[in-house]
Amino acid sequence: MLKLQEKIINKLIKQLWLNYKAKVQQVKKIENAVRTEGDHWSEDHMAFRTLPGPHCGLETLKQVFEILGYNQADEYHFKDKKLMAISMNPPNNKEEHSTKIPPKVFLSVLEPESFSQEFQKCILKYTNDLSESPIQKLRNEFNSLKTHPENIDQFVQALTLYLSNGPVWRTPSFKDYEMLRKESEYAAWTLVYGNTPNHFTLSIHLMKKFKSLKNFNQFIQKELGIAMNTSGGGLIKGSAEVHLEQSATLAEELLVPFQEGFHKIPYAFVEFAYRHPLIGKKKDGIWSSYYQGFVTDNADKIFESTNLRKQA
Ligand code: OOG
Ligand code: NI
Repeated sequence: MLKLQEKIINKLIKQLWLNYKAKVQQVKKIENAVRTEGDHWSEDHMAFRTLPGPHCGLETLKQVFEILGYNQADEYHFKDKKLMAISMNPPNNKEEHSTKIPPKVFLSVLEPESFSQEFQKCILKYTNDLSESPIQKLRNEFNSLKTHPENIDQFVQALTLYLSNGPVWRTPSFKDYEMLRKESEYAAWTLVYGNTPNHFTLSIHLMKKFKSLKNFNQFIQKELGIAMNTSGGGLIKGSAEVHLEQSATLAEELLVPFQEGFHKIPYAFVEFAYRHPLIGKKKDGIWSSYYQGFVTDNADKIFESTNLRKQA
């Protein structure tokens, strides 16, 4: 069972990664540059966002990953942005080297209760459209793989479509996008892009050449000329004291279809994480030696990588 789940996870992550790389130019640029430097490329986590609803909310996304053996690790609350998130860990043996363990997932959802009536109605207009959850079918398909393992690629394809094909609700109207954005950048982004990784995160603490996150950020800005997230006043969110330092690029725009036609909207970015060893542990690369949680104050600023940029 664990073997089957691990196989599916590895294939799924690869497909999600390829789709993300095909759509976001800076991903190729960063990956090529790191590989040219001869350094380790290892993904720490990927993140998804959703709107609440009986067939599309956090619970639905969580259950998809539970089928694959992922387990919820923690819960985080963002009062000002009015959203919450959970992190999930893969089923693998955590005493292995981090590069052998698939990325964690960070799933978040909007909590619309304290937004305006107009805003809440708009969210419901989209999420109430869905009449069925994908979970039962995915679970049945997964169970049938035990007797029909030859169907694994078909199952991975279904998962890949569900997790990278954008919103599960109908094509949004641009008017609704603009209305939601007045109250929440997160809601507006999620209405447009829905189910798709909004970032993958590269593990900087596992690299050989780049000794610190500051060092890596300089490489991204100066060598590659890629713009970075400065929310909170600096590039680095967090510190060694909280065992996690993070930075991120600014999301690249994509031309996306609305009911009224196409518009350019920020899509996805790349995050960089430097995890520090837990007290009493060494920097030995073993997954369990490092702090593997998230930090609410850091995450709060990382969310802003997809904000619509003010025109200069
Ligand atoms: C998630 C932002 C938080 C982290 O690593 O703390 C995050 C998002 O933008 O959806 O990724
Ligand atoms: Ni992240």
